[in-house]
Amino acid sequence: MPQLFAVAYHQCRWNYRDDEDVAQVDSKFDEHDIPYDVLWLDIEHTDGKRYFTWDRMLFPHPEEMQRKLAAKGRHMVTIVDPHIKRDDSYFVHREATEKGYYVKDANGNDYDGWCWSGSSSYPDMLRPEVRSWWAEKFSTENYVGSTPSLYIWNDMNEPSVFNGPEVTMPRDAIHQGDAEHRELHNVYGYYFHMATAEGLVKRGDGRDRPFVLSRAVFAGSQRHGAIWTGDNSADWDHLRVSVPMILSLGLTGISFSGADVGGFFGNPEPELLVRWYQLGAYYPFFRGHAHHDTKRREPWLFGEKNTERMREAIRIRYMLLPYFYTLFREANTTGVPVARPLWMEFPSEEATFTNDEAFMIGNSLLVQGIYTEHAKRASVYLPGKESWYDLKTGTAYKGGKTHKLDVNEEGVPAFQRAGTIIPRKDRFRRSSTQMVNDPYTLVIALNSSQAAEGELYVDDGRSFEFQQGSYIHRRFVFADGKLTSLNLAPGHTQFSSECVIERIILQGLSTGQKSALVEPANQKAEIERGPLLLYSRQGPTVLTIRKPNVRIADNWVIKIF
Ligand code: NBV
Repeated sequence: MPQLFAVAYHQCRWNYRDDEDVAQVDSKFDEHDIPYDVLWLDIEHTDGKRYFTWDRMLFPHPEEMQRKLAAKGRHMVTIVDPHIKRDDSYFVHREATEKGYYVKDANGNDYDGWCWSGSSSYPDMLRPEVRSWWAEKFSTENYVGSTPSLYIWNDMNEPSVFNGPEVTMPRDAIHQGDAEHRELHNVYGYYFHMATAEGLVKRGDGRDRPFVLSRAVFAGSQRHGAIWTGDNSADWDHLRVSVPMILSLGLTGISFSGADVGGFFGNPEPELLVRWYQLGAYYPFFRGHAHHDTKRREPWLFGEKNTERMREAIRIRYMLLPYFYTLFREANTTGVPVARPLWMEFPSEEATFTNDEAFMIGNSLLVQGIYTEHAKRASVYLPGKESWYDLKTGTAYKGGKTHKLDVNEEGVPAFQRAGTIIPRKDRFRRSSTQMVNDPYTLVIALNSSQAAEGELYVDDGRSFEFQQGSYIHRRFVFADGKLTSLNLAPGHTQFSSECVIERIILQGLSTGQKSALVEPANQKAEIERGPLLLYSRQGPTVLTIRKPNVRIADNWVIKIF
């Protein structure tokens, strides 16, 4: 189960140069009213690619830098790769050598390969003892310059060796128990990820959940953190292929995944970058990233119109955070992925079997990427017998057919399935952390029986206390003109929240109700009719219940009549 911040937007690049650059990028997000949660530092932040160190010329005060971000509820991620520089003055190398923790070559010497840090050796992550030693490196005492708001990125953990056969370790390199690398190559990265995540769990008071992004994966990697799809390119085909890649990962149990938004290699045209943000906002892991040799591409660098489009895409993600977090909980308990192929939700519809350009987020939201330049129209297949509601306009479309839709650069098509309820938070803040106490909006999309259902899962967003039952889990059911909030976690009272629902939007209501009554308080709530008005001026009329102000933690019923 990820922390809430990790489900929000991440800003990365190889590299943010120095602490001034970090401060600049951070303040530009605020200046342009774009929320973000995490700023990332790639390999250049280190002292000569010695992980757990800082280039003190560029980053003289790393703790202060992290504290400034943390003051806005933001986090930092630094990269820690497995190749350890063979330098006697480097503490990690000294210790690993003395303790005999490195993988050996076929002659029994510490294996020496070439990577970012030059001549390097690789801790034998197969050994539990080595993993514990590695984990200790992440304590704030050992990782000098780190603070509790710092999290980790594991790259090159296949492991990559520039001068090795197939750019990895020789097959006859020796691990624990005389096992050869050929037998366990595929799990090296998995154990490295595991040890890093354990390090983050162990540090401090052990309260917070870890966040570690890894490039190498194996079955079970979802227990240790997020993964991304590696070095893609800034071209339309790589945008398109990101979807089947993420869906496949989800089906193997790895829900928390994403592709580099914008494309890692090359410079995306502004239109491609915008489209990537519009799609990436629905990736379970949402991070902008770029290669060293690319031009800067933070969302405000391509003119006001494009800034607005990227801002909107990121804001939609923030708005949907309660829904995403609820889905992460579902993945956590059942393994069902956050991003799903259409056929998972509509297994009896053949038309969905080969469609990997559209996908579902949970069971309620369908997203169609736009994968070509200057697109004016898109064919979108909407499955099932029920209708779908355009996320922004509320326009209803029939299910079970392909719609030829007009598209513009303002967004990619996204629809809420009739019969579902999506919890949102619509007030924009700088980061997800600052939204914690904000009120909710429930968006109800009624089906042909004038009914709908949805869920909301909330916990402290950080700690492991949810494992002891410290959470709120509700099911909202709308039927017979009544919205009921049911407790899916009876007896779990340790986690409390004062959060209320400030707005309930009903789409597809066929009758002309005029009043809303909240029970058990027996209080009337205001009702309004008008268009949806989510980044859109027009659309069919929806009914909005304003300020019902019921708490998410309570049982209640709202009747409309
Ligand atoms: O650490 C540098 C890069 C990183 O930015 C990228 O995301 C990784 O996939 N890293 C690969 C090594 C160099 C790739 C050319």
